[in-house]
Amino acid sequence: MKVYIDGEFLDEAHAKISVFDHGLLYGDGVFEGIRMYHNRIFKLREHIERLYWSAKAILLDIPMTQEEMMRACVETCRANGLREGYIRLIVTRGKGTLGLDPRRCPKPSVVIIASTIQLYPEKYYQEGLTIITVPTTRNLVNSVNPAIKSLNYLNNILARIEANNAGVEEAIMLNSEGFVAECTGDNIFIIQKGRLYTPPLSAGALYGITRNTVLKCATGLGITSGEPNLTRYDIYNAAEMFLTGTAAEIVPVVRVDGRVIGDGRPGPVTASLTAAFHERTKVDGEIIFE
Ligand code: PXG
Repeated sequence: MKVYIDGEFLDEAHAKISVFDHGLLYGDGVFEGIRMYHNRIFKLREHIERLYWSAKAILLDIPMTQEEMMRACVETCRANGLREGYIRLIVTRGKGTLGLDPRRCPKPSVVIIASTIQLYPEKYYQEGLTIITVPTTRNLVNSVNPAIKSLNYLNNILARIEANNAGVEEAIMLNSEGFVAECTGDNIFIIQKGRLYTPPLSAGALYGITRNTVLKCATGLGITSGEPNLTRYDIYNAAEMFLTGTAAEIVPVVRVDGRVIGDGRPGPVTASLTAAFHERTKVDGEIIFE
């Protein structure tokens, strides 16, 4: 495997970052997870735009233009002969000295890994997930804002540990007011009376690119959608529920905190949105091999 680091392609064994990089020392940096489908990097422009927004929010100046970053992603896929798979793009504060002041880091590090991805087991897509609400609340918008896709994922990892301890695959995180925010690596959707609902971004969720795509697919299918604050009551009484994320794609949920969602099976609206989503992956995104 060839890994892009600061403009060079390095063999996996030599693809290394300094232990003095503040990405490692302090989680000071931002990242993206991007998918390739059918020889295209799906929604690459949107992912790169979000990366630069995350960087701006933490006052990190990425030493490349967005166009250059998009080209570097395409080149990394080409260097690895990949038409399908997953890109992990990381921009750290860079190498510095001990001490958390980011001014000690003169140059950000840019790393692009293009590889394959392990899907959730197929069973979850067929049968739906069982999940729980966990005690760890989502970050406050005035601490590490959940809109920032930062390298500091401990808030979500704590929630994931709580899910693991309960023997389930995902966790619903509420915000400090008790409204539904998101899962640890996915946005949340419910369907009730034929309408699609997802929490507003202000509830404390990542501006999910799959979330956006699903909202657009809903419009295309004539399904009305809304972004009201949601409570656990709304979740428990939903007819259908699913999660969205680049890694997970669209995964149905059939049980939450012991309550069966709808009839306990993935529903028809989820199925039609999933089909529409997979159609988009054939036509959206930058072509890898001309
Ligand atoms: N919320 C959070 C906290 C995320 O990290 C999403 C929602 C979904 O956003 P997108 O834009 O992907 O639809 C994410 C994204 C991984 C992995 O390796 C996680 C994500 C994406 C890709 C890979 O666990 N989470």
